[in-house]
Amino acid sequence: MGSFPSSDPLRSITQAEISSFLLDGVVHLPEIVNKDWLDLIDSALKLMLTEPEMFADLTALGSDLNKTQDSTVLTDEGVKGGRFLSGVDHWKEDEIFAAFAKISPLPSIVAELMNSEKVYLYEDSVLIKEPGTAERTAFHQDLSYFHIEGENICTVWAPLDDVDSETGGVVYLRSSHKSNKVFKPNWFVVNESLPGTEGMDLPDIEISDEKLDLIQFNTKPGDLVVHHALTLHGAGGNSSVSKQRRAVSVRYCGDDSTYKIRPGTPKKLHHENMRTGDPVVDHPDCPLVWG
Ligand SMILES: O=C(O)CCC(=O)C(=O)O
Repeated sequence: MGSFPSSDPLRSITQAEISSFLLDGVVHLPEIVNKDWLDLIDSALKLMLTEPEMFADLTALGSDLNKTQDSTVLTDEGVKGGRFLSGVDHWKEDEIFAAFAKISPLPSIVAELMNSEKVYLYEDSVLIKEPGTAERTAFHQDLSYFHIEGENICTVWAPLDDVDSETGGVVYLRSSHKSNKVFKPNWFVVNESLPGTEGMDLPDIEISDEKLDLIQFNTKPGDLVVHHALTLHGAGGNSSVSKQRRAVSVRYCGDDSTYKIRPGTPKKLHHENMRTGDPVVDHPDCPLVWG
């Protein structure tokens, strides 16, 4: 690997932040990663976007699944038609994404929050909502998309832009990881379960539901939001005229993780060789990144 910014976080994690992660199932860690890391990811992503086939257009998927709904949003200035683009496993192809997932401050932060001696990289995802994107991120639970189970599984959401409720900040249902319910995965832009999947039907949660204890953070590049894999979360569209909302999610598992092959959930190649109950150990497709 080339030369990269420091693997050390910019500051320590406080006891209150660890408690929030454990109790709420999510924590916002402001100003914890050197912005040089995000600048590197920003440039790698801009290059990747010159090859749009690397990304799924979830706006097109949303229109297909929900033919009755206009999948564009009209902002005050009349801008509409932004796309929700998503890609996965960029760390396998791109040196900068690999470094961010493996040797940036992320693995040590995750180890501390989860109190896990070992941390394995499960995958990364890119989530872009262009200005004027109508597509919401339907409420879901990450675990149901992963072929693993265990206590120590989480997602680190790293924004590349300033993000707030206007541009589609992620909204979390506080303490929903404590219910121990496993829900079916959905199509991500509509609350319709993936066919053939197991689990409970997801409740249809609206981000504006004031009766629920929903939390959303205003974030900047250099901040991280870490959530437990059982925490329910979703996001609105991006109704701004000119502000991008780009983020990278890096997903990790720790000490007690075992494979659990979930019927109907899309598999990665190496999952074909795994059986439910096999412990997660260092593997080229799920490498040990801490411990
Ligand atoms: O960025 C979003 O809209 C959703 C992020 C998310 O669901 C995740 O990273 O698990």
